[in-house]
Amino acid sequence: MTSRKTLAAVAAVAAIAAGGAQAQFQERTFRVSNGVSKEHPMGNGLAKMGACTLQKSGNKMKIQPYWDGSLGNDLTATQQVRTGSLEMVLTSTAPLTSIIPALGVFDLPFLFNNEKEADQVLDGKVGEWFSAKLPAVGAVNLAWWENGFRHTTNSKRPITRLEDFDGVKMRVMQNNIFLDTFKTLGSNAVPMAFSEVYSALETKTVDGQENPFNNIENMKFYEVQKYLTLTKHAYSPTLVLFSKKTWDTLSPQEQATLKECAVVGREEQRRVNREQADKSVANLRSKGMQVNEIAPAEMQRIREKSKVIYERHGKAIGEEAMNLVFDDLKRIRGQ
Ligand code: TK8
Repeated sequence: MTSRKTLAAVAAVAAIAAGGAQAQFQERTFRVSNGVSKEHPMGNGLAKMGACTLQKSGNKMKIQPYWDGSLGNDLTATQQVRTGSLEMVLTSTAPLTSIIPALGVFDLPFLFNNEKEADQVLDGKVGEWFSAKLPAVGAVNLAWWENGFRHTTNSKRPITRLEDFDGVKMRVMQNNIFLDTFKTLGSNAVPMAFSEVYSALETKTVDGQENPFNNIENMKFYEVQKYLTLTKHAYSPTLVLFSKKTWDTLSPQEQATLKECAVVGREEQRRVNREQADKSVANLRSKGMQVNEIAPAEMQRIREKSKVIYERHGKAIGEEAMNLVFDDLKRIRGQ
């Protein structure tokens, strides 16, 4: 026969558990800064992530995207995340190498051959090793999303060989490795925040820029760029950074929900990013861009020319980061 006291204790525990589950989620809205506009596949990812957090939190945890760099560019929005004045930012890794030099490994030219390699490195132990560096600078990386493989556009000429880079004033991200890479290829590289690129191209302040297809389309660069060359010269990951100051105020269940839903968002964002990218060449051609590939032998010359970047920046990136990524790639490639 169960004593009244025991029954009362069981009832109390059950009530706490039920109440606890609800109390685990506070009514909150997390703002997330994006440099691109809402039609970009980042929007698809955030829609999925937000639906997931609402469903898991009983409609208490909301994700509120802000677009077109309205809350700042990659670096300035990341600084706000670090101070806790902004909850989240989707940012490329490249502009953050001044904060975490090891991230520079992802800017090395021709590092990844395809998305499969990138996913395996980023979603595995190596990606975790890089993510583990973020809390020390005031951020938590919830997941690795995708900016994508980068191609080159300009308004002067089709780039069909190494020498065609000569003298092209090329906007690059605020990142020493991209700056050095495009200088080494012969262009006059100019670092610039993403939000300034369209007007710089329109006013011919710069002749060209390089970005994944979806960004070229999303930012309508085709309106101010005649030539698109499929260089596929680098793969840019995207960090889903959450402010550690805010993170530390969350319950374990709120934290777990954000991480789980960031992964749900990641699958959708990568899927749409790749689906869109597959259609981009035809779309950009239809918008009037002249698209060209570079002949394999000529591409080899460009790859050879850019190899020096690995030697020149290996020290700044750090031996451990370089070896972790290269060893993982050897494993993935069965080398
Ligand atoms: C968008 C940027 C963009 C990047 C660049 O916030 O700056 O060219 O490719 O995606 O992160």
